[in-house]
Amino acid sequence: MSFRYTSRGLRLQRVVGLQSRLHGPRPTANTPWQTCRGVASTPTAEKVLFPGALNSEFTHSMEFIQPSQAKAIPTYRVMNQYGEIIDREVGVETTDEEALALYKNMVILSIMDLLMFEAQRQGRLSFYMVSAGEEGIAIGSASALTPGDVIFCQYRETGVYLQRGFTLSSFMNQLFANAKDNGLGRNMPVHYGSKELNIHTISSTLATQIPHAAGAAYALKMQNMQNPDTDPRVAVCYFGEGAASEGDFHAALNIAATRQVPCLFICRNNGYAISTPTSDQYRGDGIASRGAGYGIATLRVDGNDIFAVRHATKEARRLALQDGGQPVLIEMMAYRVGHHSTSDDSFAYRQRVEVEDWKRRDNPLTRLRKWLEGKALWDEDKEKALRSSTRKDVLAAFEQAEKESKPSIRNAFEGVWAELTDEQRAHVEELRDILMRYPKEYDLEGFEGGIGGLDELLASKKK
Ligand SMILES: Cc1ncc(C[n+]2csc(CCOP(=O)(O)OP(=O)(O)O)c2C)c(N)n1
Ligand SMILES: [Mg+2]
Repeated sequence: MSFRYTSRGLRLQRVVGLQSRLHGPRPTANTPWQTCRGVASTPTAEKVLFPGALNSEFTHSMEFIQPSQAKAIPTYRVMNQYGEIIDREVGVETTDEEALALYKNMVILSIMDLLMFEAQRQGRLSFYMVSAGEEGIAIGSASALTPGDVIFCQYRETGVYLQRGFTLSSFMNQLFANAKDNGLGRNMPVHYGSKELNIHTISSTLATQIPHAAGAAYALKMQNMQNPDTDPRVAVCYFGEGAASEGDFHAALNIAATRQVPCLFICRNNGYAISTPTSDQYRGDGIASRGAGYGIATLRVDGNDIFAVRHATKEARRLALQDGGQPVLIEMMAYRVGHHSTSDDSFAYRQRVEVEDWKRRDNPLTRLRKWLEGKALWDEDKEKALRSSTRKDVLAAFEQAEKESKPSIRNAFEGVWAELTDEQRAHVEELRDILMRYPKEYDLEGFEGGIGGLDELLASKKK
């Protein structure tokens, strides 16, 4: 892009070529930022088109913007907490079969969560994180995406994996870090990843996935343009409202907006970042208000209403692909019913009654169940049968994964460099020495190949 003076003042001149095509169609004559004068030229001018604040009108009344006095951004919903549809004209845009499948997946998720939480308490797993209260956000939004869309999760989006076809065995293999785990035991539990399902591996470092998603969306924008005959794809990024306090969130939204990339930013606002309530995290109107600040189309949604979540995600995806691409932010409201993780006791910082209240008042599962029952699609017998068969399936996958051997220890060193560096080789030798000297402390029986894994690695020649 270049600047040029014309008879009409300072004018933004777009350089034609791939670079400008990337940013969508050429702006029309009345696009406000296309033509901007540097100074007000006449005493009667009504606005100054400063390059940095476009189309701002002059005013002689000095009024500070007072966000605390503004009306809060509304929350979109399709179905109320009694399972009744509010806008009958728009309806649920979901077939009965789809609604049943979504409900079943939410039940599977909630049962898996309960069992894994207990397994951690029994010492059979080292760590786990439940999605209680947020099942509708993950499952509903994932159901509105296409398999080609590229997803970046935070960690409380197990439902996204489930909805996209991650199997119970895949979950369990990762949780046990066994030889069948996609990550070969390198990550802590719940840090799932799946190349086949186009979901990047979860990273504990908060908010790093947000700029990654913006970058991936930029790549997708180019691919969508270069391959006009294939279905266009978007990047989808999930994060908590706590992660939105990181600098990465701001950098990512800004670059996504200025580059106009097809990225769906889905914020799960569940009221807490571990023990920090939202009241201590920000003073503005949630995360949605920030989207507007970055010039991003934004919507706040009732996360307990799976139909609203689906509808909003579908529409956001459509918008994200419009005119070559643009980011969209959706703030999904929920309440974190469970503890932050198995390492947390949330009753140290919130009242039990607050949690019980939320459980009783509203929940994505009970809301959809009410709707299904209202249409005679569901009843107590079906519920019991589903719960009992799901329990059996989860436990079978769990027991199988628990029996599997652990990956070869060589995986601790491989996968970063194409071949071992001299320093790594020294580390492998040192580890081998320690393991051989203290066999009682380090039982290698469960690991594929035992100490031999390291021997193989050391024997591998430099390429
Ligand atoms: C960079 C960084 N800082 C701090 C942490 C510790 N930490 C892990 S989860 C978390 C809270 C995140 O809250 P939120 O984004 O709202 O997600 P939620 O747990 O509510 O789903 C914190 C502070 C971290 N993992 N990474
Ligand atoms: Mg949170």
